[in-house]
Amino acid sequence: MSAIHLDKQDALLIIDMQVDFLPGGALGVAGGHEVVAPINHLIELYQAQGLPIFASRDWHPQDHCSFAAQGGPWPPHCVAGTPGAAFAAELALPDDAIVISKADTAAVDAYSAFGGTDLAAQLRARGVERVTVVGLATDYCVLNTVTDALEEGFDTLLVPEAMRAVDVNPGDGRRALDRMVARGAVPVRLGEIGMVA
Ligand code: VGL
Ligand code: ZN
Repeated sequence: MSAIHLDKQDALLIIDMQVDFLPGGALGVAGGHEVVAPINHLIELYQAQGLPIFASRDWHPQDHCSFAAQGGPWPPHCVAGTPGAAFAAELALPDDAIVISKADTAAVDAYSAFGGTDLAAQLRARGVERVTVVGLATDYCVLNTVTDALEEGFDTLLVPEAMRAVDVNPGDGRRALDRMVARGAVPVRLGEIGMVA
């Protein structure tokens, strides 16, 4: 097991840890609640080193194009301002976490936290060169965020223990992980992260 040394170019990127994506939510991801504790552990590590922590959220209007009533693939979920769109209650987001709201216009969906947001500019403004991506869901928003992060030139670490998949088709999460790694993302175990450079 090789240690990952965090340095001042690192940032944590927490994807869509929202009530509607937890079991019992409008679009509940199996095991979604299990990633809260590992993510809280990472939050502590990154915060202790003064590293920026970003949290994206799906922030849809009521008539969003991804909803079934509009011809989309999903039940209504993460409607902006509703309890289902809130961050998971147990998620220990620091007060200075940078919240990135996405897919907030009716006509456009965005699985990626980079899609239609200023995330790339915000990362660059802070001198970030490497992101650690965790959250929900592996096969949608995590996959698309990681693909964009790599295309934007950020080194990208993945913590599979701290993500879960929707798995509409069995194996989607596994395949998404394989695709991210094939594109250059580096999977690491939770216990490998945290040493100061
Ligand atoms: C997501 C489906 C629909 C996600 C968002 O956060 O992965 N999945 N909207
Ligand atoms: Zn959505």
